[in-house]
Amino acid sequence: MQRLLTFQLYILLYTRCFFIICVLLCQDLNKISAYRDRRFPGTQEEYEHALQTSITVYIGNMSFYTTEEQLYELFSRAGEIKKIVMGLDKNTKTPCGFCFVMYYSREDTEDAVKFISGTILDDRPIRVDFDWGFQDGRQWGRGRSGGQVRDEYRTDYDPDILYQRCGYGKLVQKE
Ligand code: GTA
Repeated sequence: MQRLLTFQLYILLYTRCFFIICVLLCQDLNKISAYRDRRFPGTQEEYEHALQTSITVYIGNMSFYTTEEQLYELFSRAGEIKKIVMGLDKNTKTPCGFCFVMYYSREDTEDAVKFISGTILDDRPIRVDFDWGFQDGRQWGRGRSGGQVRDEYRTDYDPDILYQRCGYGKLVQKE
């Protein structure tokens, strides 16, 4: 009898654990973006709400040579664009591989993420991500050397020297 009770208890525990893991996994899959801006001035709920309602997208893994005209050409396929802000190296003031695109409607914003992310632009697969909203100052790379943080940690070799990502990340090179 006691064995049966212990067995039932184990089954109950396992089912509960399984249920909790499923809920956690679903929450993760439902996340609208894997990125969290450390400088967002609000709670996690406010951040998620901003991502779900904003009309701004962030574009990453861009070539340093992609122009605003090319971005207008590509991103207006999802809808009318309000504004594009190029991401710049805070020291050299030159493009450093990212930008923000602002639309007029949420539907167009969602279409940009759905249909343009992964497109090859200037030989690079660009990444389109929901963004909480552009504010002055966000156009600058936050890396120690002026560019994007992730380029400084790059451990893979970027063969496209033309794109001036300097092969391995700058911090990795110094090690
Ligand atoms: N919506 O995916 C994004 C995104 N990214 C990558 C940058 N921005 C993004 N916005 C959206 N989605 O306005 C925005 C930023 C900012 C502008 C430039 O682009 O909100 P950044 O890329 O230079 O700096 O931003 P960011 O985003 O603050 O850096 P990241 O990649 O999140 O890194 C945060 C910290 O993690 C760093 O301080 C560093 O200590 C550490 N880190 C990052 N990568 C590594 C790594 N590979 N190894 C170890 N540590 C790392």
